[in-house]
Amino acid sequence: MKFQKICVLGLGYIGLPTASTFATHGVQVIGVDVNPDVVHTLRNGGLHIQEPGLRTLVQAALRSGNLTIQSQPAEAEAFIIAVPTPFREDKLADLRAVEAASHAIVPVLQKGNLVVLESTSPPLTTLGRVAPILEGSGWKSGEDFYLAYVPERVLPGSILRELIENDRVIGGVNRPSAEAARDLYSIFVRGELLLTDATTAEMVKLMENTYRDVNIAVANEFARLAERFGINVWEAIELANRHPRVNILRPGPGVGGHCISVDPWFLVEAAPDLANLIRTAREVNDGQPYHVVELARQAFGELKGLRIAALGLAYKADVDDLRESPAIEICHLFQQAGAEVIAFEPYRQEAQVDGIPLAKELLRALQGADLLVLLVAHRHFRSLSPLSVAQAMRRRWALDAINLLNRSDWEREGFQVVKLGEGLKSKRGR
Ligand code: SAJ
Repeated sequence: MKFQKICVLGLGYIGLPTASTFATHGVQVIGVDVNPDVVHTLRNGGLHIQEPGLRTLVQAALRSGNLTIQSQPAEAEAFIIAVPTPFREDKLADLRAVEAASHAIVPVLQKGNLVVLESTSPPLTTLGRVAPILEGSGWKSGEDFYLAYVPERVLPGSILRELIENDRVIGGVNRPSAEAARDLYSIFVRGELLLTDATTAEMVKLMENTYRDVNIAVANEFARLAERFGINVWEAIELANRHPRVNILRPGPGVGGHCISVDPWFLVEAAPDLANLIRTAREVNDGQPYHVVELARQAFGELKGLRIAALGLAYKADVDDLRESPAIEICHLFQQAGAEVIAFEPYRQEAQVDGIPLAKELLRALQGADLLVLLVAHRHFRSLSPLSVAQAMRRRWALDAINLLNRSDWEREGFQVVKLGEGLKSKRGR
């Protein structure tokens, strides 16, 4: 199949790069978002999210005349749904945005069109939730129009490169649907296009992120064990990873973002009686912020009244995304314990985030602080000078949840350094 005009619903971290990449590959793209602020910002040459290279790409797409931004879908040969699938308080998937996008396509759906769902979704969403809505048009999926599930797999921070280079799993509701979707993605994907059925593709996506979550959970549990036994988990992991078939991930303050901290719950929801390991891994990773605060309490005593400089609020290094960020949760826990928290997030300029005051400059956050807490390994923090930090702070206490500080350099400046994954008895450093 040939595609000259497509419509992308949802212009977030996945939809916007995808729409822009199609546009710069010569396809006419209607980018749709239901948020009027997003539409307004993009139409006026702005960007509502940060991702390396995205501004240049979007500008090129708009300049080419191939990308237009609007709030409603219009007739096209293919529709890509890339809207958020968050989970609710009770950890059940919230599919309202997927359903709303599907409903919005119905009035413009024509015979022979292709509809692709990219949003991460519980197993059977394409067949059980999306197809029935689209079939409200009177057309039958797989017969009158093609329908496929094609999960996004790009890593925030490297989205533009991975969008083109990664292999893609293409799950059709039937073979002709998978083939139609393959033809669409072959416009710019250089990785392999792997054809399967829609439910397998949904499961593959959830397995990828669950696999990573479980592996991070075991790393976090190793960190807690190392603290108990008075050894250095970072050294132990490095040594264990010299085994040819072992690759332990990094412990940290918890697992955040909109993907790995959410997606495994979709499997727990779908089969609560079977997904025990998956649920436990989620609970270990969700417990990590409490563990970090407990480490501070054990090392520095009463937290009430302390002034804490928290470095980093994003969910991981070198992204601006704050969704499900463990760093934010840790700041809230410190606040609940009666500490005064001032955060510095180099990728955010707001005055405050979720009730956490943000300093505009690093030094402002450090001034008069008792305790420095390192939460995100942003490149800005990699060359912190212990001397200048010491001069700004009131007390020389540091808690490093990401193994960024060189213990001996900081101790030389009089800091008491506590690291996640290092027993208080362990003095061997990095
Ligand atoms: N993290 C650790 N230790 C590690 C690695 C990560 O604590 O060793 C933490 C990070 O700090 C962060 C969280 O885990 O809080 C998730 O970060 P990530 O870089 O592992 O993953 P995401 O959420 O940014 O992107 C993932 C990717 N999935 C996999 O690598 C299997 C990406 O390819 C997916 O496209 C994305 O989820 C998604 O959208 O589903």
